[in-house]
Amino acid sequence: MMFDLVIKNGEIVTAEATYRADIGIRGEQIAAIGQNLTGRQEIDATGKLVTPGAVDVHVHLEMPIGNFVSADDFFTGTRAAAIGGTTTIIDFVETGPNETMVQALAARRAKADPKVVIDYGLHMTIGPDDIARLDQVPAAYEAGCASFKLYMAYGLRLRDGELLQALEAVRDVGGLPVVHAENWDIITTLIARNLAAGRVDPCWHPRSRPAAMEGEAAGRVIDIAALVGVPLYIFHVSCGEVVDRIAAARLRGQPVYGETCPQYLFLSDELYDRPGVSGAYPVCAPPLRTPAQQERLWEALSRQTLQVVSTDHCPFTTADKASGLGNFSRIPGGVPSIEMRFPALYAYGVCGGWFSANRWVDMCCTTPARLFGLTRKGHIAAGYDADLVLFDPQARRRLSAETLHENIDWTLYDGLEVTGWPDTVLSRGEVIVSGGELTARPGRGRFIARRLPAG
Ligand code: DUC
Ligand code: ZN
Repeated sequence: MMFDLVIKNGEIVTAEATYRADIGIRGEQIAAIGQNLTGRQEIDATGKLVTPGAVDVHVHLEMPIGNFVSADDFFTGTRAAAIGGTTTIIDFVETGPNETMVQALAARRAKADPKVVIDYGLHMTIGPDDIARLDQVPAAYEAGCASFKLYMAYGLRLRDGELLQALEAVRDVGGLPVVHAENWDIITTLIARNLAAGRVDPCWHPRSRPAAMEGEAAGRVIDIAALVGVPLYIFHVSCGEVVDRIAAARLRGQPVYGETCPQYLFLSDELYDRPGVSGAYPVCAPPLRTPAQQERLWEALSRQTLQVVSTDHCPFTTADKASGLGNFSRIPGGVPSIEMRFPALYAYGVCGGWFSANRWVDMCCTTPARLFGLTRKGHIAAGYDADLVLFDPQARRRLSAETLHENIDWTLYDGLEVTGWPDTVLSRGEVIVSGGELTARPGRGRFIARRLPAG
């Protein structure tokens, strides 16, 4: 039987198993896995690991925040993602004044569709103004936003009663709430106190956002979700205080999931002491924590208390970051890692002895796809989209702003050595990265309307 394309002789790595076989692709999907398959086109993957395309469920491309817009647009951001082995992302929609959720979704799609090189989904944000129009949640769900973002910080912050109502509305449609958990009252009080005392430098950013209060906020929303009876996914866990809350909830049988991001695994808070704009680059929320906290996160991934690694990719230009020097609270928050996530987790997670290659695939591909209703992504089996990474475990890269493909002139990972890098990346059967370079055209990616399995 002749396939359109066969990936030959690779070592297939899924969340469950590692084995040598060929992958036969017909059209956009995996049609068969077996020995000695033949295709009209064949790619030799000898010496490569063949993994599912990675899934990053937390990115902010061309995201407006106040007077700023994040620096990667839907083209440059998805290009960098693809080169790093990520073939599906989930970004966000926010409603504007007098705009319905479905209208906001259409507007966001109009921005993304002509530019994306990989497939994407969108989380619908429920802000304070949306509480009066929660009757729109079913339409947003029907339109493909199966997950809903709730903020406990920033201008979009929901108070506890609003959180309750939003969680009920998401529960009623069978959606998944995703939460930014920090205690905004404490943060705004500490920021005001520090600024009033002349403590304006970036090193006061982490001191205004204590880990204990991230833990408190996570614990609070976990308790509200238990009361409502809805699953919960906690974004960007930066500290052991949140890990402990998630572990305790899961032990009680509550469906609570947590992700962390490369910045919390690889970087720590002494970066805020760097002079000038260098100290502003790492400003993100939650902030970078201590090396001891990093260790807690690696441990949590290895024990499966945290289930996913995503990025919260949200870079700002040097000029944008510099504009907040003199008042750390005005530095736009967000850092890049969309390209390095998947290979860096292999280099330091797998090769570093924290977890197996199967767990690496699980936390970067399979579990995020499953939790977020990406039913054809994140796994290698017949019937799944042929989203595949031919990963060269011997390739070495020294990360720098010049070698990464993100649309900024800085990276916090400058000089980080990684062993293992994607050589070839396929999305729905099309080679979109070859020899580490993009070969795909903007606009080929598709919006994925997501639903979640009942129960
Ligand atoms: N945190 C950031 O640092 N940036 C974007 C949004 C967020 O929650
Ligand atoms: Zn985010």
